[in-house]
Amino acid sequence: MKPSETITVNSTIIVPAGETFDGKGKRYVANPKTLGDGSQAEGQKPVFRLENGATLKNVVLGAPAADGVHTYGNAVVENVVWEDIGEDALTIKSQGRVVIRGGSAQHGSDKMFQVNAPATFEIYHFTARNAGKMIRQLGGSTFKTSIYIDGCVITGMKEAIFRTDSTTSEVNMVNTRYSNVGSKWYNVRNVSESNNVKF
Ligand code: ADA
Ligand code: CA
Ligand code: CA
Repeated sequence: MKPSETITVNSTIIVPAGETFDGKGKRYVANPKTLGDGSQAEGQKPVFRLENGATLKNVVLGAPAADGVHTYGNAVVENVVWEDIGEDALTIKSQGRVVIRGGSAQHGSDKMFQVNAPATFEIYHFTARNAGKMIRQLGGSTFKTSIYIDGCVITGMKEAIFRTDSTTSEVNMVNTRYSNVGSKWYNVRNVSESNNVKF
């Protein structure tokens, strides 16, 4: 998908509760002066903020992508492509069920998806490549998060697909092809897998 247009975002686009933002395939980039330069510096602002029950679809996030997408409560992220991950791609900021369908993300210095609150995080038919880890639960946190990965392609993770410090968090990965993903599971106590192919 080659975006037809690039839009510079000066202040975070808020998708209100229950509403859908359809980017129609356009590319969105952060204004580095107001949102962040997409480096590993903490405290950058997101390009999109999804309130409870919001949907974000058909968006290309270009460089710089600052702190990507933040979700508050339940959210759906459909056909969203991160061309060059910023500090991270998406952060679960408060409890909920977050579903990713389709899309891809690449070129992360460290984390792709950051889980900062207890969540059910479901990722379907997503392509994840070239990052430190695909999913990281906030370092030192002990809440339970449940990850479900279905029909994805995951390549080039330096450290792992999922890393957590919580003994109760769990991952179930199915129907997924993966290669070069480091230790695959980093300190994850509860893992189930079926019908995956390592290549
Ligand atoms: C790091 C940092 C946290 C938080 C997180 C994030 O884990 O230690 O405080 O900023 O990144 O959400 O990006
Ligand atoms: Ca971070
Ligand atoms: Ca971040």
